[in-house]
Amino acid sequence: MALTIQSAQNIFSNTQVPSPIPATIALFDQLGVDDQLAYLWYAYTEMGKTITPAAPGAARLQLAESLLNQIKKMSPEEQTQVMRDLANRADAPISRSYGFFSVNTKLAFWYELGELMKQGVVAPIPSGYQMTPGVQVVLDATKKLDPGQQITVLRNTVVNMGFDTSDLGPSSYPKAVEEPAFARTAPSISSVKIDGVTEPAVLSYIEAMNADNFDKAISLFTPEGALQPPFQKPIVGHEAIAKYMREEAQGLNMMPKQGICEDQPDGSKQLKITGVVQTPWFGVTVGMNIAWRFLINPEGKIFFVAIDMLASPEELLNLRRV
Ligand code: 45D
Repeated sequence: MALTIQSAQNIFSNTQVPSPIPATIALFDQLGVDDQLAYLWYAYTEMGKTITPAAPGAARLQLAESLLNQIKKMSPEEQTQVMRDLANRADAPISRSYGFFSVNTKLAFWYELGELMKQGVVAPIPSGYQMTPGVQVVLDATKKLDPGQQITVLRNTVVNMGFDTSDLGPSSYPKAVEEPAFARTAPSISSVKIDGVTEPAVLSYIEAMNADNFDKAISLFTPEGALQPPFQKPIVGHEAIAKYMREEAQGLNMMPKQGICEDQPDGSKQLKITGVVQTPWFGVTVGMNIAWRFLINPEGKIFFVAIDMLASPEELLNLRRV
């Protein structure tokens, strides 16, 4: 029987436990725009008491510089309007330019805005803003998340801001810019050991990703292979996966710990592996508990891999099939 992405998505589906991350994002989505901005500011400053992102490199900030310079010159009211436009995904000039940014450039843009707010150069919260009870509900939900889940919620809100440029024709695209590299903060992990797993494609995948060797990682996939990031649809084919990895998988430290491997009658294998991933934004201070679910074809190539954020650390040990 031919492997399909749809059936691959369902491997180990019984071990999937609903994540509190989308539940928190759903609460956030119900807030009005000023409440969203206020929630984000409180959540970001509250989080900043224990963990703060690393400053983005100069090359990354340069990509956001022109927008930041425009904002610096504005009145506080105009600055607030820019932030409302971003949160509303309005078709306004800055919101549109932001919409073309890569995920990490969007994060760098907000990092720098946050610094400018601390310096008093940019207005933090709409003046005269009165907090509504809804904001407190989302803040309380956020406090119950672990740090890895909290930064995922923040990242998601940042990614979703700005005008949705995906429907615009290619003629409106700005010139493609090279994605700046992340400096690795921790020594890259060279030899991979996963309790219960010896599958070469999986071990090579982790090794390649820990060295940002995306060409090597891609070569382990079948041509029609797919990668499904947390809370996203599968990304299909070498070219699309490579573009995604260059934009979003740089500098990650992947530390798989344990897994199970099940041989299928057709010669394919299904593996579930759990462990911890660190993002270069927070380095060793924040670990994200995740699972990889791999479908390896009979020729030993990766047909499908899903990356799932775990609902709780207990899920690290949830490797049973039934
Ligand atoms: O004033 O095997 C706000 C893949 C607004 C690849 C702000 C992976 C208000 C394959 C925005 C709040 C990548 C899928 C200010 C594995 C305001 C693979 C500023 C998994 C100032 C394992 C906010 C990787 C700021 C994973 C500056 C799971 C917020 C990666 C900054 C996960 C937030 C990475 C940052 C995550 C969040 C990174 C920097 C979750 C970074 C999060």
